[in-house]
Amino acid sequence: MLEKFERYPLTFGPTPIETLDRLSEHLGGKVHLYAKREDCNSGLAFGGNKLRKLEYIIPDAIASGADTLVSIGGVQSNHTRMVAAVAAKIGFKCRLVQESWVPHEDAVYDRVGNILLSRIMGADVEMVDEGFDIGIRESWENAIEDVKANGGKPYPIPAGASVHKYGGLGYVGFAEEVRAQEAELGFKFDYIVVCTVTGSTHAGMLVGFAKDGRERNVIGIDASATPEKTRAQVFEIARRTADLVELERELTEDDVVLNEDYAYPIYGVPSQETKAAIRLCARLEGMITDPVYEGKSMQGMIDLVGKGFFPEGSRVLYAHLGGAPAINGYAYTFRNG
Ligand code: 5PA
Repeated sequence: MLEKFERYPLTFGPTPIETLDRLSEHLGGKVHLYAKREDCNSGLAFGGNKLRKLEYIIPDAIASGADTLVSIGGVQSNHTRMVAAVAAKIGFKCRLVQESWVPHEDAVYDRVGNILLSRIMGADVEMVDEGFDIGIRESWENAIEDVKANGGKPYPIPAGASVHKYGGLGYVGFAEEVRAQEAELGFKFDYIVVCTVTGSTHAGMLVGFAKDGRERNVIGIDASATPEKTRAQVFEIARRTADLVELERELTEDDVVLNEDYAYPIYGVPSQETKAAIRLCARLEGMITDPVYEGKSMQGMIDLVGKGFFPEGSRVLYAHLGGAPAINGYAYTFRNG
């Protein structure tokens, strides 16, 4: 589906799929859980889902003649860390806006994890005291203008690389990769579980899996706690991406399956149940999920198995999208394990 698009390789290649045997067994053994390890996809600053997206964006950045990538996220944004890593790798400067998206207080929250890595990689990091919003922000527009005013040539990358014209392509590639892996494994996954916030990961998967009629098997677990905006953004990106790849079908709003039940209490703050899911997965599988994103989708998957949402015998693929560095900002939360 992506042949006509230029791709700048930033990842190792196809990500491994592994079984989560002990977790499946613990949850009753009737549903078979697997993880696709997008968190292990690259040697660039711990990797993660943004690299698949950026692989289809970077050729455009280079062609534009820009010299500075400009992006935005929360203080512990994984996305901005990935933009900083890619800028270093391709020899660009990097300007990052880090907004106060999360009402979380930990003494070292703004000095460890993702933001620490971005600073080490040489990004120009600007802290802005604005709350969470997945839309286009004035602070980001100001940063773009500021780069220009200082003689630079900015290349704007929106939050999560999502509403960028090519933001959805990377995860169309994920679906194609899963199809190829299914052919080798000799079976197909019945469901794909994905954490959804700015929307292009989910949207890309939706378009990619729509090719073989599985768009509604992609179960988005909202972690934004602003699900209406996230749902609308997923749909918009999916439609635009479907046009780009010339998907021969019309997508409808009902194709966006977004479960709103696990984002509480708010974006970036883990509930007791999210923390329990993080510990369970770590203790049974040695697999680390973070309190902002993957811990919430892990909680969702565990809870949905318990509720019997997945029919007996289902094979469920958990997309592990990365994000572990942020856990350093939650040291106090996990001070007793
Ligand atoms: C993020 C996003 P989407 O934004 O594409 O919906 O992906 C959600 C998601 N898992 C899931 C991890 C580990 C993520 O980092 N992170 C954002 C960030 O700024 O890091 C874009 C919000």
